Amino acid sequence: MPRIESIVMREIALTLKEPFQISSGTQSRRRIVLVELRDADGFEAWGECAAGELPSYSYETADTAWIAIRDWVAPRVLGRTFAGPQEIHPLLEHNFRGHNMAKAAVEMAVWDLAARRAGVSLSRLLGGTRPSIQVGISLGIQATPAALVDRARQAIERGYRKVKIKVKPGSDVEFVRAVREELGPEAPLMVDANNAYSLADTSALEALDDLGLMMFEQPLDHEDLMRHAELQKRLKTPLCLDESITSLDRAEDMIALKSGRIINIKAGRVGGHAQSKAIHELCQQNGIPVWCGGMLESGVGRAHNVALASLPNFTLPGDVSPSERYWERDIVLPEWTMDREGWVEVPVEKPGIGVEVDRGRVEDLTVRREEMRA
Ligand code: OSB
Ligand code: MG
Repeated sequence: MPRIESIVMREIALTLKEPFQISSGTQSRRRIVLVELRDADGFEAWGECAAGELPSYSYETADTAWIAIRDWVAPRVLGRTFAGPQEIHPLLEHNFRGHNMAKAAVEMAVWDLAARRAGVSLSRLLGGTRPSIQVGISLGIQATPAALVDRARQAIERGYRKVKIKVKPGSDVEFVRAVREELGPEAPLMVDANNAYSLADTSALEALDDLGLMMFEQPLDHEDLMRHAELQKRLKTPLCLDESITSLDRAEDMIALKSGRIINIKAGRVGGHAQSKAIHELCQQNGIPVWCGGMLESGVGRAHNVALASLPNFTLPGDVSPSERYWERDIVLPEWTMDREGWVEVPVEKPGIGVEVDRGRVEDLTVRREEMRA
């Protein structure tokens, strides 16, 4: 690949169609950092940073990512040539701790760049094999069980192939049980606690375990593996780890310690596509299914998620809902759509991420912009 000549960073503000509540708080808008690369031949490519506004899901935020990309990530990448995108991750790990979401935004853009240069889809470059991916919805915490039942029923009717229900102590058993009773034993339900429980919450954890859930995502602490292993011994429901899996090593630890039986892969959380691929392969070798998580991405981050989710061991529906679930209007053309059976098409015939960034719309939404040059 020729030299990467410039990186333009933009922060855009996007308002969610409706507020999204999880155990750590509610958000009604996203501050999204977008990254645009340009190489010496004039090829352009895009990445999106998964970091949120507050350090609640991860310590990273849109503001820390801005600094990390500008001061530490971009200087390592600009003006250099690479044999391929696989070289970016090790380069960014050398004596540079953490900041996976900041690193991933640039690393993933380099994958898009490589795919565009090769004239192939990002899916194909990553090793994707699926022409379409199956999709679930992540439902935020609702005010009442009845409101949650309504949302879950609508989601199933719309075609979603998995309904993930956010839970926290006090908004859990009664809520999920109501959905199970109304939608029946076959409804593909799961829960995600975003670390809201401890091993002492025995009665809630055991009651949830009896609701026939596909999996229970990240009940315990964001850095924990030991207590998850203890909990997995007590529960029949498979645990799925999200926050705890920040690298290939952590995925290996999870498997060795039996801390969970499923992994939600978010490229931002693990530092990009190369680590996602490595975790995907490790899991495949160990009989661990994976699925693609989401961070309420715009159409750019979603494009990266769709490509990643087309890899063969992404056997469970991902949190990769269509644009209309999140935004009045997305920032890509065409917007991401889902059919009535809950499938999103992978743009396998188009180079790179496979959607056009709507530059006018991005311009209108931009709150700050900075360009770094080689
Ligand atoms: O835990 O998966 C999560 C959103 C923000 C922070 C954490 C999570 C989520 C989601 C959203 O569940 C899934 C989506 O993008 O649709
Ligand atoms: Mg989660």
